[in-house]
Amino acid sequence: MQIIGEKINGTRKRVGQAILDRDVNYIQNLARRQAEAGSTWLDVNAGTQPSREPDDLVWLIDTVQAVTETPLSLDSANPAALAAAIKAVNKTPLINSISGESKRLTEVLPLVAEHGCPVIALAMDDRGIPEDSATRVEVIHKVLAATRAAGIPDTRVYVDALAMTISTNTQSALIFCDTIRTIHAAYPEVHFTVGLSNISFGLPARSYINRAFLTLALAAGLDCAILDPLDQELRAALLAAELVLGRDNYCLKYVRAYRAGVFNKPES
Ligand code: THG
Repeated sequence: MQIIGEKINGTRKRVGQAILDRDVNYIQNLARRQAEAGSTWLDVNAGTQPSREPDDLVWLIDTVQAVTETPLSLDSANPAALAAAIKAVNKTPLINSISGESKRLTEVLPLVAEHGCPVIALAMDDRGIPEDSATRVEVIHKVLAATRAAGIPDTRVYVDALAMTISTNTQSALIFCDTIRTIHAAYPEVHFTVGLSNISFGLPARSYINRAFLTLALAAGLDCAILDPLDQELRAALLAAELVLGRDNYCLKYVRAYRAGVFNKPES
């Protein structure tokens, strides 16, 4: 399982303020803690208006790279910001993201191909995010035809079937899981990721919903997620789900995490 640490996201109020204030300590603290919690990549999203975004994103990258060697996930839909960001990184970044939108296919996909980056492919296009699974599958077929045509191997693509909040569509998690099952059968080599916390937006006690959804999505084939790596209960749920899905040989990861004190001891 690959983890993309979600916390350095300028659409979160406190992080947005830290970006405006150039608050190095606040950002570096988030970077260090998420790296130590085992993130494969740290997501960096400036979340600011397009004219400021290239500068803000490069500042975030410089700030984060000063304290950790964990590679970055460049989270932007803005081709100018991504082009500036790719020049600023020390290690090959994950590009978050491309989609079936024509602007991203013409302006971002060439950057991905040129720099040999892994890339997240969203199940949306110029018409928006499809409501139903069949249309999302159609969009992903089109995006994967484009990545293959650009010479990007399927193993470098992380399909994101897009988890929308359950609060506006109670079928949202099921649509997500159906989509990745169908894509997985047609493209056995692609990876699957998700913005996990989206699923619970607008609802109370979000962490329970995030955990239940993560477990179902793992069973459907998820092998990567953008999540809060500092959420210990979520980490425990992830280890337990992988264990019961037969993805933890000799139960090693689970038992090691237990011994390392990752889990709270349940009351007996
Ligand atoms: N797909 C892809 N990239 C994405 C998303 C996606 N990037 C942005 C977003 N969606 C994923 N990142 C976040 C980051 C923070 C939160 C949600 C999604 C968030 N955080 C809460 C907060 O700030 O208070 C705390 C988390 C919680 O309560 O669980 O909401 O879908 N490719």
